[in-house]
Amino acid sequence: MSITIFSQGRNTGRWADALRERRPGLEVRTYPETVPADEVEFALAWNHPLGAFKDFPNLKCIASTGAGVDHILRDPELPEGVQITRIVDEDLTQDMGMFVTALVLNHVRCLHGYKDAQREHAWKQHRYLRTADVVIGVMGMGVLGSHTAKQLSNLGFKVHGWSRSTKLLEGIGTYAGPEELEAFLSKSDILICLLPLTKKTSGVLNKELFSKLPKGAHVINVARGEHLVDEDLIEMLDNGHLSGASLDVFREEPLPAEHPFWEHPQINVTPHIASITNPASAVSQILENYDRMRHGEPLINVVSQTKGY
Ligand code: NDP
Ligand code: OXD
Repeated sequence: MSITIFSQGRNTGRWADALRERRPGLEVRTYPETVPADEVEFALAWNHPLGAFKDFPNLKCIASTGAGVDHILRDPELPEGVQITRIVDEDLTQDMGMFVTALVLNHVRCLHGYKDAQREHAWKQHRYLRTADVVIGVMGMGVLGSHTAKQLSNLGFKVHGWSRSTKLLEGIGTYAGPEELEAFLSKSDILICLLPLTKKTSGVLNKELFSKLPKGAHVINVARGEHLVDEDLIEMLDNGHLSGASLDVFREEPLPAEHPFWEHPQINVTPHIASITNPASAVSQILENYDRMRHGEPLINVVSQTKGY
């Protein structure tokens, strides 16, 4: 029995070390290391080469090393009957909350503007916003969205969230479904996207949606690049409807050097770093699922392949 890692460029060595350290004797292989194809039953995956899984007739579980599974589900040749799991982890959740909070505070206190002023030796005070005067809307009230919403609410911001199903969260207003989206947007001075990427959410951050936000709103996308229609964002910034955007994720990563986001004065770019799974913390749930698979028990953190998350 073994675990095979299918990953293009993210923490492969750290995952292999964490697995071996936590379970001495476990065979850990890294695709395309040659193994008898019928021995591969459990895969650990991040951005695997598309089509790679179809060659393993006994594959039972594909475990994402991240919270998102869009990188797995986009494979048109996924074997049927394989279960897909994702990471739900305290470190990942805390890190996302911290990162988004930093972006929000950076925006309301105009911190990035002072770096530019310092370069010019300019003593320029910007009017800042107080937490109680800012309404934050979180799209996607799952594990990461609801934690982030609570953290921002604890800092004194007015926070509300939008998801597929209705939520009950103390101190946080919630909206659900397409019919309540407009009401949610109309009050969001800062919009945070923490949706999973699915057929329904692809391209959701577009001109029509932005036009329903209050004038001067700031957009934060820490979910996936494909949620955003890039040229719509630039248009709505350039026509003054939006005041700025903080983007951590992009349609193409790394963001190509010639992409207009790099130079846009109202866009802050970060390199998909909001929250990266810590293998040392998340390895136990991978091993738990590996054991469950071997004993024929139900897996944890399984995603719905119909819903896409
Ligand atoms: P969850 O699955 O826990 O939450 C997803 C949320 O989105 C749920 O509240 C769900 O609603 C809602 N949702 C899904 N589809 C729709 C829809 N069509 N309309 C309205 N709401 C919808 O995911 P996580 O919180 O764990 O992660 C969210 C995403 O964050 C990941 O998929 C990943 O893309 C991204 N991510 C980015 C990272 C980074 O470093 N930038 C790091 C980690 C994750 P409901 O509750 O009703 O089901
Ligand atoms: C994730 C990510 O999905 O890092 O975990 O984006």
